[in-house]
Amino acid sequence: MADLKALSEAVITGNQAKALEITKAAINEGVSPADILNKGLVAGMNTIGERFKNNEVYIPEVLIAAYAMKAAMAILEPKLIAAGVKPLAKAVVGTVQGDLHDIGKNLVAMLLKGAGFEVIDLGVDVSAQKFTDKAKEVNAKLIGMSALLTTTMPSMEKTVKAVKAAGLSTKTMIGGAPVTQAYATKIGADGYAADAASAVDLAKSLIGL
Ligand code: B1M
Repeated sequence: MADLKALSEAVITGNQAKALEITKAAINEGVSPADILNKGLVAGMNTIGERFKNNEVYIPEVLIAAYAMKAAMAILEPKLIAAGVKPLAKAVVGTVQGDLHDIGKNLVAMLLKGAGFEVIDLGVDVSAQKFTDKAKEVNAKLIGMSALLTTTMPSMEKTVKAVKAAGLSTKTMIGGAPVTQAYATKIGADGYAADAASAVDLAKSLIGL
């Protein structure tokens, strides 16, 4: 019988080969794709996210865990779709216009995926218009913006305003080294998170989970 606890451990330790092997075995044994996802892969990513938040592990460990999850997801995803398993919600993420820093944004995207969100990553240098158009197109519940430069923070305000002007109910959350809760409040963003793990907690609470 495929061991979902061992699958979650394989994600936590970033053991791609093991994560793939157990996922394949679980699929072949007829374990439900939702259980493989939630009790194995997501459970592992949640643990690594918590450890990251508590400074028990660092960026490299989060990245190798995310790669292990990604490898397993490649074979699990078609089964999830066939089984009609829905993501928690769609989240559009990106680094704001003028800004090319993407390491933190990628971490946030990975942990959101790990937590069960469908993430549409627009990359870097994303304009307010692009965030808004994509959120509208995919009916996203959430827009996540990252900025590392004080000079690009105003792009966040532009995006928040554009989302409101478009009449969307999409929640906006922001983060990045120079960003603060005070800034989020000032520009009318729905939330601010200081790190990638807190971003997952915030994202869930913003969509009412
Ligand atoms: Co740049 N850079 N950089 N840089 N760079 C900084 C940010 C800087 C502080 C360095 C310094 O001067 N000490 C400084 C900004 C100063 C300021 O504005 N206050 C700076 C500068 C000035 C520049 C250039 C202008 C330099 C130049 O060309 N003259 C230029 C700008 C280019 C541009 O963007 N248009 C530039 C370029 C670059 C590189 C391309 C060389 C490279 C980026 C590579 C890449 O990202 N692919 C780079 C890097 C690596 C840095 C530093 C060294 C590291 C940034 C990083 O990745 N940190 C940085 C100095 C530093 O921070 N020590 C610096 C690790 C990452 C995990 O942290 O992104 O903060 P961070 O993400 C955290 C949280 O903030 C949070 O979660 C993450 C972890 O849990 N978070 C979110 C992030 N996004 C979130 C979103 C959320 C929630 C949480 O919700 C949606």
